Amino acid sequence: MALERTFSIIKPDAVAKNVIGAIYNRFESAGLRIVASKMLHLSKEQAEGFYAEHSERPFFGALVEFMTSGPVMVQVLEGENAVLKNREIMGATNPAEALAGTLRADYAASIDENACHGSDAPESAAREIAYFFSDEEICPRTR
Ligand code: RTP
Ligand code: MG
Repeated sequence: MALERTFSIIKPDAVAKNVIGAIYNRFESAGLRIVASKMLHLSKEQAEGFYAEHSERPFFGALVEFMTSGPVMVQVLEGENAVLKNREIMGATNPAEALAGTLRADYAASIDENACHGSDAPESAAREIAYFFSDEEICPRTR
């Protein structure tokens, strides 16, 4: 299978828990490569734009407030089947339903503060990567 890219966020709760490295280790151990990465403190406008598809949902205000409550790490992950693989590493949206050993089972406190984001399809991955990274900021493997 060809290499695929996905977009990932380590959300403010997980950054506050000081588990950026632990989460990066999960990605790398699963064969995903970090090809772009940066720390950001999202503005309200950035968070609203990123989650625009949820703008009519009842949890939208709380989601934007949470996502702007502290710094996040945003990254591009590359590997075989990266979109699905990252979703498996993360576990279910609600940590109460997440399988043991997934990021959300281990690091998330609730469905509202659930440690990480991962694109849900290759199309959303492309859109989300472009939302946060220019082409020059992505450094694919050369050796
Ligand atoms: P994400 O986009 O953050 O990776 O999460 P996801 O695909 O697993 O879930 P999604 O349906 O896209 O929802 C985005 C985020 O909104 C919050 N949410 N809260 N209270 C609720 O019922 C509810 N549902 C979703 C979660 O923080 C979720 O990650
Ligand atoms: Mg989603």
